[in-house]
Amino acid sequence: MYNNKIINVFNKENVSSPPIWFLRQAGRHIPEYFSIRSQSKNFIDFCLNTDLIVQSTKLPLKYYNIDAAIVFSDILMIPWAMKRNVQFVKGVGPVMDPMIPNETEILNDIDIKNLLRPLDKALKILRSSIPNHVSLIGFAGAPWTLACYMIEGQSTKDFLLTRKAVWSSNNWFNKLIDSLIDYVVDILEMQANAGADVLMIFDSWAHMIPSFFWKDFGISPTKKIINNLRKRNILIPIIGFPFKAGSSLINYSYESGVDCLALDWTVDLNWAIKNINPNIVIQGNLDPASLIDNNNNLDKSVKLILDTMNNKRHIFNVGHGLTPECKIENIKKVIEIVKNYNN
Ligand code: 1CP
Repeated sequence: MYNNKIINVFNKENVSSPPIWFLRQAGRHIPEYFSIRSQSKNFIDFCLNTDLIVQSTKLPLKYYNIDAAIVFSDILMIPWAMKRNVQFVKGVGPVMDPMIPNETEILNDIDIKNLLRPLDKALKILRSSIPNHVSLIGFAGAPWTLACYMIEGQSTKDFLLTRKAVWSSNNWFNKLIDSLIDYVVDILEMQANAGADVLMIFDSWAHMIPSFFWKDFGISPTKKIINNLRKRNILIPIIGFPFKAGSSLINYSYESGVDCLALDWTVDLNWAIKNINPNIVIQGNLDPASLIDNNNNLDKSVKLILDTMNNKRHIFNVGHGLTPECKIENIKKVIEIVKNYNN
């Protein structure tokens, strides 16, 4: 493992200013991204092309003085490997064959590491070619969020089919979650062994989990994933991102086993300091929408985050992915403010 600013924060070492990186930093807000993407015939092929993964992961490092690179891939590569016919349709987003209740035979015997070998290769190349002071982040989707896409077949407003499946007494939903836990563990283990310094688990639809089932589907799958990784001797830090989980963030922070909690942009950091497990690192949580237009409050809002988190273990980030409209100059300004803090 490399010694860098993010790792220093996890190791409780002093850092002058917090490390900084951005969710979705490799994507569509950088014009060059489109020329890289155009070299493959579709998004899945892009995510299976080692050379293009390496290029797009490194792209933000050309523009920004940031402390991490997140490997270019997608959480939906697991449903793709599970043969759900995943496609990224322009103007619609990801679509796939919706799962039919009780259809569980498709879940078995998938050699996910083999199917995602280009990702493994890319991480190995990346770790030996990006600077030592930059952390390499591997990731996966949380089982709940993957199940949401697999059951609905696409993104929907309120994930009613998934919530119906949870309330039904059939156990196929549990079987699906259990298979997803296994595949997420495999894929995270692969990324750690290939050179990732940190792992992140995205639970983008955590706010759809009925509170009655929060422990079962919001906490327990992540806890099992982390326990299994630790058993396989994967000891690197793990960031959890239960998006917009509100009051449920509290027990997630104590019980899931994550080393860092990533916060969405709605969370008041003073609330977080009072309520979140003080033994874990906080990541976040600037609103990515603040990076779109000219913004007279940008300086103030970044400094407020820095002042609030001063002397706490903190990784500066946005509270959800950068959107295509985010401006490179605004992102550069944020990095400058963060890097100059306390100097
Ligand atoms: O910096 C990076 O871009 C890193 C690579 C990365 C990551 C971490 C991509 C590339 N996707 C993800 C994670 C991801 N994918 C999440 C979790 C984070 C989040 O909540 O945003 C989710 C929910 C997805 C699913 C997905 N893939 C969506 C969202 C659809 C929805 O339901 O709203 C979309 C649009 C994609 C495609 C995709 N993945 C990544 C990129 C750059 C893109 C855009 C593709 C393009 O048009 O070029």
